[in-house]
Amino acid sequence: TDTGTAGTGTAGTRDPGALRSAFTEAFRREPEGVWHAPGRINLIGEHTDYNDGFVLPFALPRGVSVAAARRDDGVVEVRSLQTGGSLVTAPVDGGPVVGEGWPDERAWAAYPVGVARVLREHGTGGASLLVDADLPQGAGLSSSAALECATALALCDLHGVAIDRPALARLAQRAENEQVGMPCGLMDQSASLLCTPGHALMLDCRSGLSAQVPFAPAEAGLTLLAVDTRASHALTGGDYGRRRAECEEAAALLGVPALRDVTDLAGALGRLADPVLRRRVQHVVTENHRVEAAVGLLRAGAPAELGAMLNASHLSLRDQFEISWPEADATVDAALRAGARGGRMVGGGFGGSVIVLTGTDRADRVREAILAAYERRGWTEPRFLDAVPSAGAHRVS
Ligand code: GAF
Repeated sequence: TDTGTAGTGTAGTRDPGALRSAFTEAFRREPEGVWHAPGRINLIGEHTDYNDGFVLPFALPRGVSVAAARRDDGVVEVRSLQTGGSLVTAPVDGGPVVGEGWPDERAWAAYPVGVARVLREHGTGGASLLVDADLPQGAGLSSSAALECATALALCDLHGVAIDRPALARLAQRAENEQVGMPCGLMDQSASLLCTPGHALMLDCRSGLSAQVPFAPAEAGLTLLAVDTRASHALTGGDYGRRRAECEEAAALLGVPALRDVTDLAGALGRLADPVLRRRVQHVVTENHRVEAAVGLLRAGAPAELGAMLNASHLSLRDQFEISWPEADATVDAALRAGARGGRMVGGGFGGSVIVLTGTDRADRVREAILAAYERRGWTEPRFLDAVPSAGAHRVS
C-alpha cells in the first residue's frame, strides 16, 4: 500500500519497543506493526475548513501511536494505555457508534471503532489495537484526529488496502462526523496525514489540493510556543456545531454554496440583518485572506511578520467568532506585553491551546510572563510544548 511510508523515523513515538511488549501482554499475541500519527497546530485559518476555505496547519512532534494486529473475525478490540488498558470490543459491521449510547468511559474508543466501520466499506476488517498517546486530550491539539489517522493507517496496512492520503483524510473526517457525531471539517485529519517536517500545509478544503510551505521558525531566530492553557474543551458539547450552523445559515441567506464564496464582504454584511451572522461572516472571510497573506509571508522569507496576522486572527476569533476563553486572552496579552511578536488561540475554541510567536532571544521572558499571569489569577499552571513542524503519520515498525 502507499500508506505508512511517508515518515521520517520515530519522532513522537515514545518507545515503540515498549508499546509492542505492552501489546503482547495485553492481547497474548505479537503485534504486526506500530503506526504513529501526530497532533497539529494550526498556524492560521481557524473555522475556515468547513466553510470550504483555507487552513495552514503543521504537525507536532507528538501524537498517537497504535500497535496492531489483524483479526479476520470482523471484530475490533481496542485498549489504551491512557485509560488503564480496559478492553473495548465492537463489531466492524455496525451503524454509527454515536447511536449506540456507549458509556462515558468507552467514549474514546468511538474514534478507532468509527474509523474501522467507515473503512470497512473500502475493504479493511477487524484488528486488535493498543493505543498510546503523548498528546494531551482536550488541549486543542487534535488528539482525536491523531487517533483516527493512526488507526486508519494501521487498518489499511494490515488488510492490504491502498487509499491515497487525501482520500484517507476525508474518510477519517467522515468517521468523526458520522460515527462520533462531531461535525468537524477536513483540517485535522489532513494535517495529521499530509504534513512534512519543516513545512506548514496550505490546504484548500474545497478542492482538497494542498501545498507544502517551508516553515522553520528556528532558522529565522524565532520560537513558536504552544501553550496548553489547561482549560480543556469538549467540542462535541454543541458550541462548535452552533458556529458551523450559523456559517451555513449565513451562506444560504447570501445565496452562496459556502462562505468561501463571499467575494464582496461589505456587500454581504449589508445584506445580513442579524448582527451575530454578520460577525461570523466577517471572521471567516477575513480569516481566509489572512491565510493567503500568511502563505505569502512565509514564501517571501518573512516569518517574523506572521505575528501581526496571528494577532489579527485572535481578535477576530475573540470578538467576531466569539470562541476565545479567559486563559487564551490572558496568554496572548501577557506574551505581547513581554515582547512576543504575536499570538492567538488555536483549534475549535472554548478551551485548549494558544500559540505565541517570539524572537528566540525573548522566549524565556515570554514564558515567565505567561506563568506569572496565571499565578496572579490563581489558575492552574499552563504547559508549554515544542511547536516544531514535524512529520505526518507513518509506520514506525
Ligand atoms: C476543530 C475541528 F476539528 C476542525 O475541523 C476545525 O474546524 C477547527 O476546530 C477550527 O479551525 O479542530
